[in-house]
Amino acid sequence: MQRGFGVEDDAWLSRPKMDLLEMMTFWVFVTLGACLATSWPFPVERRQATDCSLSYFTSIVPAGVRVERVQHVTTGFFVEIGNIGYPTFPTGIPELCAVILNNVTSNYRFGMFLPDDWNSRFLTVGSYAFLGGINWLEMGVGVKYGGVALSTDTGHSSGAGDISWADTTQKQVNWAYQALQGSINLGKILAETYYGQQITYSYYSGCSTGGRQGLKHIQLDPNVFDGALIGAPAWDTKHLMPWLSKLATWNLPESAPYSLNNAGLFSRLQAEVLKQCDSLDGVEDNIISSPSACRQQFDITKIRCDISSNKTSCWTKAQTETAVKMYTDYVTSDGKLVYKGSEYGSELEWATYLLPAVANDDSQNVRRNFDGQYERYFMDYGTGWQTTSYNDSVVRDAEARDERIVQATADQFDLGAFRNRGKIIMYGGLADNVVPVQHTTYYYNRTVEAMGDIGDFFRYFQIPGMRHCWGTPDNVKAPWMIGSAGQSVQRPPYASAWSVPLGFNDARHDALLALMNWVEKGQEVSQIIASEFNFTDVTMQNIVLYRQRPLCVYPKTAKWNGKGNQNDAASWSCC
Ligand SMILES: *[C@@H]1O[C@H](CO)[C@@H](O)[C@H](O)[C@H]1NC(C)=O
Ligand SMILES: *[C@@H]1O[C@H](CO)[C@@H](O)[C@H](O)[C@H]1NC(C)=O
Ligand SMILES: *[C@@H]1O[C@H](CO)[C@@H](O)[C@H](O)[C@H]1NC(C)=O
Ligand SMILES: *[C@@H]1O[C@H](CO)[C@@H](O)[C@H](O)[C@H]1NC(C)=O
Ligand SMILES: *[C@@H]1O[C@H](CO)[C@@H](O)[C@H](O)[C@H]1NC(C)=O
Ligand SMILES: [Ca+2]
Repeated sequence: MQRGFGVEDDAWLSRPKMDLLEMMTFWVFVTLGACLATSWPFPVERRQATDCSLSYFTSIVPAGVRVERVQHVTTGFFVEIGNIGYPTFPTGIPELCAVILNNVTSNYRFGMFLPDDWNSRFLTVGSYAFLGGINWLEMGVGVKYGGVALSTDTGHSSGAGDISWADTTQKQVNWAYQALQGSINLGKILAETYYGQQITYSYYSGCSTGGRQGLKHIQLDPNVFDGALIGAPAWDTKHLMPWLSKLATWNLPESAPYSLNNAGLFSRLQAEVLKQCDSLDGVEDNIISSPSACRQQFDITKIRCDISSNKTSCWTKAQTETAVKMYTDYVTSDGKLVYKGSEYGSELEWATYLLPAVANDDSQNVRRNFDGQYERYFMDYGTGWQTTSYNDSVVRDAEARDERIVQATADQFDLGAFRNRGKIIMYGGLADNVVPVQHTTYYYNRTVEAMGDIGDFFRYFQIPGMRHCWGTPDNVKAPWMIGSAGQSVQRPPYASAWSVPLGFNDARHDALLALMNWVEKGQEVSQIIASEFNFTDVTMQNIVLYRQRPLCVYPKTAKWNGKGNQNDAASWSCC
């Protein structure tokens, strides 16, 4: 199967699984007890760990919270057996105190990494999709920035594509916001008690559901973070999930002439989009940097079987009509926007929601991944509900339920209360169709509409050619890495990675470091240099730099100076 279609590539659905090589690396760490040397980005004021023990933490937690486990980690790695949501664990972590706490009243758990050398920062990392589990891997990345790292299991244990756990209101509300809210509130108190010193700065980094969580908590409590790095936020839950079901209705049954029912179709369409639209942004570089220009000009008939001379994976006329629906905003019959359409250049990711779990198995109308589960569990339609029963009334019902009970959606646009305190860097990949990037842009636009010029505290960066949260198609190879949620562990040294590899772990190339500089030193972030690497061997353990390019504050875009090396960021400027 082509790279990119697996759940492993879709952050909304799943954390990357540890592959064989990572597993080998992992065991090398286990055997050697190795600990990678970490260069701290900022001077560290050494705070000695006081007492990393179960009895100490038990003595400082309030009633209603159980301390499950406390471990002083000196071997560079940490593992929590039985974590099905986040089964990959960090290696190369500094010496730290790992703690697992359980709020037994509301029934959620959270984990903390408290480094022995603490620089007084506090970092909350986000979750993905509807996954249940503590995200230790990204806490391991986070703790390498020198602060405490925290993550919650969001109140349940579950793997990819599974929403069947959401059978009580408490579990739904835990996933929506309560688990993270309670975890951060208590986590901050515990950190300050443990070190006997106040937290100086509180940060957030998350993508996908993690992006939604970041926005949600800023909206719930403007004092929760000083800085938030928000990736591809799945912020509009009550509309995103009905949109998924709508996509299914456009494609069922599998056998219909209009159904987008095999992966070859998506590759063919993506290649044609690249062919027609690459140069529309002024530079032929396999990257579509102006999808809006593509939207104006793209001629989909070129891939039709009755028109194209190339009959490989060609499209029926009816299939091209389905693609047009995909690209178009989903608006109900009474004219209300539900969800922005898919972006030109995102076609390889359409498979995430459109391909069936089992090819051509229409027996239960099974679409991949979430398959009507939001309606069945979050909306209490019952386990027998099928996406073929979907109609626009589900949207109104989802809105009503979310507003009344669950409140997962982060759709407050006036962030005035946060403006006086914190900064936001938000980003989205222009080739993302797991959380279609236009809906991320739409959130930003609505915020501008609500608040006017927001550049003093909120900056949005589009990443041309990037898929959902990380990665880029093989025939695009766009610079995408900026050290944001989930990114660094996609490339060697994988589970022990942090920031941007090959020495680019600085505030010009790492968005979290850039955010810290903005918050702490007032250095405005006007561009972030994204990187793309080549693997140098089949084992995928070594990389070299391929190309770098600045990402610009929306609506500015990167323009080539017309003469320099296009793979060098210095040949580009934001305007
Ligand atoms: C347990 O969680 C609930 C919901 O987040 C919160 O209101 C409560 O304060 C938490 N208890 C403690 C002791 O943190
Ligand atoms: C025909 O389309 C296939 C699938 O997109 C592609 O791999 C192949 O290169 C194309 N052939 C020609 C002659 O353009
Ligand atoms: C629309 O869908 C809902 C949920 O499946 C169902 O209860 C309702 O009867 C449907 N309405 C129409 C007009 O089909
Ligand atoms: C956002 O606003 C810009 C500027 O007004 C506009 O060009 C763009 O189409 C908008 N995009 C979305 C997705 O709303
Ligand atoms: C990286 O890969 C690209 C595309 O395959 C190739 O054109 C380029 O020469 C490679 N660069 C290096 C430094 O290996
Ligand atoms: Ca281009």
